[in-house]
Amino acid sequence: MAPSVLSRDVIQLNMEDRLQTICKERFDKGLADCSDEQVYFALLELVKEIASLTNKIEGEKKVYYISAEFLIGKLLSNNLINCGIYQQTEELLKKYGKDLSRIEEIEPEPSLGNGGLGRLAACFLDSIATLGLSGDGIGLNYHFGLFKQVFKDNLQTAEKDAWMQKDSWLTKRDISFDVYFGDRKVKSRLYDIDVVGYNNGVNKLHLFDIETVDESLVKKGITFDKEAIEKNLTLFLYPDDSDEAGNLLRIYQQYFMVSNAAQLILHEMKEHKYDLKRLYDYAVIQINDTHPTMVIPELIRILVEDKAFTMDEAIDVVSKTCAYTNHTILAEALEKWPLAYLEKVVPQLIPYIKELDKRVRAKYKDPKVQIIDKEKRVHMAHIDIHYGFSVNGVAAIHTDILKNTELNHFYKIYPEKFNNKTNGITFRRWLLSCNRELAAFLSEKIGDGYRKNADDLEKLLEFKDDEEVLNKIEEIKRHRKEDLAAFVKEKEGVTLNPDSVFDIQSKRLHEYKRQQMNALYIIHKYLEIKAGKKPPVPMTFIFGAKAAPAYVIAQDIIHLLLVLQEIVNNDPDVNKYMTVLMVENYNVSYAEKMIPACDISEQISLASKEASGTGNMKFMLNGAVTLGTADGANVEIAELVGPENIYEFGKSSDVVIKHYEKADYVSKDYYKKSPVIKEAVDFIVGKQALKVGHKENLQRLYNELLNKDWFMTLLDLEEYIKVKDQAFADYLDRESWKRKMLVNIAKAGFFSSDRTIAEYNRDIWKLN
Ligand code: 26Q
Repeated sequence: MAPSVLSRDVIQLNMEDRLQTICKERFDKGLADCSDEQVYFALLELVKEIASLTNKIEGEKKVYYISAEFLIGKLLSNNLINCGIYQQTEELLKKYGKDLSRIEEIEPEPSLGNGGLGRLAACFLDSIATLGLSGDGIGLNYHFGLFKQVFKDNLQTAEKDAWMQKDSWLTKRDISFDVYFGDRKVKSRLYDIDVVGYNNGVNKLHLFDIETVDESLVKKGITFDKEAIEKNLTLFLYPDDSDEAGNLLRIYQQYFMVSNAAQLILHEMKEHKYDLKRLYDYAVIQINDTHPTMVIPELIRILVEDKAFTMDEAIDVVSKTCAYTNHTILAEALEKWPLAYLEKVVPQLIPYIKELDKRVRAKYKDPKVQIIDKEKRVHMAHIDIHYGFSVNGVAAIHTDILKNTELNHFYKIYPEKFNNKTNGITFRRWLLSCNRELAAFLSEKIGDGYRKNADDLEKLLEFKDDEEVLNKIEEIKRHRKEDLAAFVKEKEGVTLNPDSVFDIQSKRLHEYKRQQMNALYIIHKYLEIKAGKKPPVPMTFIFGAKAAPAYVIAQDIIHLLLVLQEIVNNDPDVNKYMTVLMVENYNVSYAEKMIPACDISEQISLASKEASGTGNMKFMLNGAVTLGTADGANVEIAELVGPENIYEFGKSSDVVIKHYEKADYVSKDYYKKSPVIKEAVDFIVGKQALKVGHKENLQRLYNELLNKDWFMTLLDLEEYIKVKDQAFADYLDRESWKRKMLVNIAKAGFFSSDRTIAEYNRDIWKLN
């Protein structure tokens, strides 16, 4: 039977036949004789077929989530789960001697994002479809996603990461638009990925590309010729080097994305014969950070030039359609493009940007709220705030800081626009898929309801004192630690001891996230053990982090971590008590293995700097206990679990913000005052470190910590050591630790992205 005449139900009922047919047609053999790789491609085809037969979510109004990043990760297992056929597939394959988890490994990971913001976009798409809301993602089809991290000589090097294959989740569409850069024209091509909701219909992730990309432009590592946009426009995802602003190609990419987005949205409005004067009744555009901001002047331009709107009408309609999410308060990360760059790339937008700026100036004299500053730089966030109807932060404390400090001058003008939407994560990937044993156990104890209604997890609290349940949770954690140890052994050649405490910090490498503070703790412990002070329990310190290639100090911190790994793991006096591991090429797939295996979740950013964090939620959901500062969503985690189930330390955001205002933090004072701090910092440039490490990197990091330390590592170091020591000691009180694990899991329901998306819809999108 041809697939087109099969319904989804028929295929699901006859999966075995359908899979056999696909194997026969594609590989001319039966399922049993196919290699794992062939089975992967057969499953890919089958799932795409099922998705294509699943009902498309429709609604009069639709959200368009525009984002430069969608860090979707591998899709096979998640799609099987969301289609409700994971178990069936697993059993079917088993019958033919195939192992689904091995087959999952074959899929290449599309790393189309840097970290939090991109992964959030992917979780949101899952939840939008799961809630049955009509909403599509719009972004770019980068040929090489985030670089592949390779360690050489204890240093990070970057290589291109080719993820596209002839057969993939992408479906080529016959939609193509002309995009003009001044009078230069490129033609776009749309590729779609189906986003299947959990037991629900499908939405789309629309990724735009050009057909003239030349992958052979890439030379050594990730360097390439930046000139020929016809050849390189969608070649690479930019690494998050937020302080290295001002690359022309990034502006080309952004405009290419939003020009296509605007054309696609207007095309869909036309298909439905909707009245563009009421665009906001049919479409809402969520602008994911400032990267898609140019969609505002672009839409205004099209409405004025092609649709006969007056300027007033166009501005009014677009302002009622667009909403902006802020993901950072780091001033250096807020995009400010030189007007001269925009004039070169998108001259057609300049009159509109100037008009928007003129209108602001006519109303407000405060230079802080103007769009074009006196240095002729265009503040992208300011366009979003003035000409969008909603501005949201991503955790309670973050939104408060935006309102009271960073964006206070805007908050005073538009208090009604500001709102908070605390981030969330999809439980389908971060529990059901990555920790199947835990998910099954939860179902056994509290029923399946939590899978759709995450707050049901609280039912687990009934078992707070149930020894059997507590032991089972401990046993499952143990299994995940064994799994990770086996994987790491094979991949990195490092032996991990599952009897030790797994302390994990995995996230992008950035000074504000303070991996360097964790490194100083490790040095401190190392020196203690050398001096004869044994820790109460063996410890394993695991890191996963990529550093933007242009971010020098971040590279130096990775170097220090690799140097410590070499010193500690090879020292027979110490390696019985502690192990250090920096995993190579941390990505979504690695996270899915590390997070379920974690005992202590490191969330140690300088208070006020981490907008939310979402890793913190993933660790919590899998039964890790947080060691963290009062920053981002840690604050909400602490409120939910209570002080006995979290380890909090560090100066508050108020104190930190005052230090910045007064410019009175002097790291050297802390170094001089504390022998413990001094000893740890000095180790970085001591004989032992220099023997395995490079003087240039280590000395630079040492100088930075001593003379600058912009993110105040030494401010919190002593308290960090004290509280972390306490956590390790408490780990030995197994009864109370197991209870902490249980409470963390039980209270994680709030962090389901289903809750976040329901709030976006209730307050911002108002889809019907
Ligand atoms: C900017 C200019 C040039 C090149 C790259 C960039 C760039 C790219 C990516 C700047 C920033 C990003 C990504 C930011 C990000 O991931 N922010 C994180 O967003 C998460 C989701 O809201 C939060 O949980 C994290 O706290 C926040 O750091």
